[in-house]
Amino acid sequence: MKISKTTGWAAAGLAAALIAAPLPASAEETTDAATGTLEVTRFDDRYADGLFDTTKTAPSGDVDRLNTSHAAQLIDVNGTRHYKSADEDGIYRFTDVPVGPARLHLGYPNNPPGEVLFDATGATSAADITRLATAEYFGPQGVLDIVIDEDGEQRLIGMSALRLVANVIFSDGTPAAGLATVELGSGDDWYPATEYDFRPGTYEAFQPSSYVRHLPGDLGVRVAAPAGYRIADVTAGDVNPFTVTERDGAYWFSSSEVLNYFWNPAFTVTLEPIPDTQKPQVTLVSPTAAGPFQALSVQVDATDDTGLKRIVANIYRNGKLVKSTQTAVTGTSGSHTATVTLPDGDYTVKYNAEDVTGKISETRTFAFSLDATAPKATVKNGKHFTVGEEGTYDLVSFKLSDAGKIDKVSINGTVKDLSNNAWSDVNFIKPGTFGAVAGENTMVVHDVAGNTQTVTFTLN
Ligand SMILES: [Ca+2]
Ligand SMILES: [Ca+2]
Ligand SMILES: [Ca+2]
Ligand SMILES: [Ca+2]
Repeated sequence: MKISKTTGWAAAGLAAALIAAPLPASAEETTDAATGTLEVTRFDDRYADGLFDTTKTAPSGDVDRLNTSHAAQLIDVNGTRHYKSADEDGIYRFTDVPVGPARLHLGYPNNPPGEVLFDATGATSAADITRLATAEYFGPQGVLDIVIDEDGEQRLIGMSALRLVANVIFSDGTPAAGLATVELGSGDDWYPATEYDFRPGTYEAFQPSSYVRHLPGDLGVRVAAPAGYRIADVTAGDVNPFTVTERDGAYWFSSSEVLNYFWNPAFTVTLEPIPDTQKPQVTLVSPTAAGPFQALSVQVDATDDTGLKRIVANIYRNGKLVKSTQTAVTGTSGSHTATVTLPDGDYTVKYNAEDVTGKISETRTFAFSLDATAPKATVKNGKHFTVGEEGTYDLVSFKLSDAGKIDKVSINGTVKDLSNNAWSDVNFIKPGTFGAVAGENTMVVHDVAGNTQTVTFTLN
């Protein structure tokens, strides 16, 4: 239907061009500018279906009605302002308008506007209507751009004042306050809704100094359920219940069910907990090696299908619990970290997670050892190894030992790596070897866990 109409206009324009072309040019005709007419029908969409149809009755008993209360204005291609009241039959008629682009202005009853104006020209359903932009012109007015031609133009403009709210509740009836995403939809638009601070769980879309007024047609709601919840049910109504349908993750009713075109219908969205079916899953992020460590830095991450309650990491020695650590967590993923200091020795960490329904993950185990004791360094005796005494030497050798294994030494910052063993040594130190110098020397012995022992000596 729309396509044939568009083709019709195009054909008419083409015919006009063909007829106009052969006309001989004359001074008189070039100054006689072409004009056209514009007829505007304005209605209150009291049966809120976006169409002007007085045979349909809203639940309030009201029917669509012509609106002739406000003058209409047209700014023509030359910037001339045409100001019209409705004729006896309720139509606004602009005549002798120069052909070309023009802008129609229609006033709102209120300032700021508590209504929406829409172009319903040629519409066969509310899906065909479009919202008029609002501009300031002697107060806020709906504006519509029109190209005036010699054949005449007609427009059908409707007005609505529909509001829309969403009441979001949990299945136990408590309001779902503070939700991040509630959106209300009309026309082709979604409007982010904000919560009334005096009424938790009730959300409406606002524009500066006013509510968003919605186009008639399908009115929708979209809610992002919080973690662990899903939408159980969506109803809508005012003094009467409406039929709600789900489509594309949103819920809709037809505005034709609304009591009247200035009413404030409401969705009620009920959220319920998502049934929990899975145990949590745990991952040991740290440690990733057996150590030894000076202290244990443990990190256990967990996930769950609906929600976690806590993550636990317990430390055992010889099968006995020596330290318990845990973190209370919420949401479908979480992390537990702890730093544990215990006597030197071999340990295991056992870790798991519990979800909000009491399901416990598989318990996993990881073995590690702790070493917080500095290594030992003693001067080796025997002329072959050491010449001198009391910290002053011509030549010196050290025996090194650590239960958690010696890693390396550094002399005056020069590192000499050693194979990691409980017993080790560094022999025949004299000026020029391993970074040693004549005079004061500093040797730092490192164990695998990172503990250090510092030894100072003088070389002749
Ligand atoms: Ca209607
Ligand atoms: Ca679970
Ligand atoms: Ca050690
Ligand atoms: Ca080493």
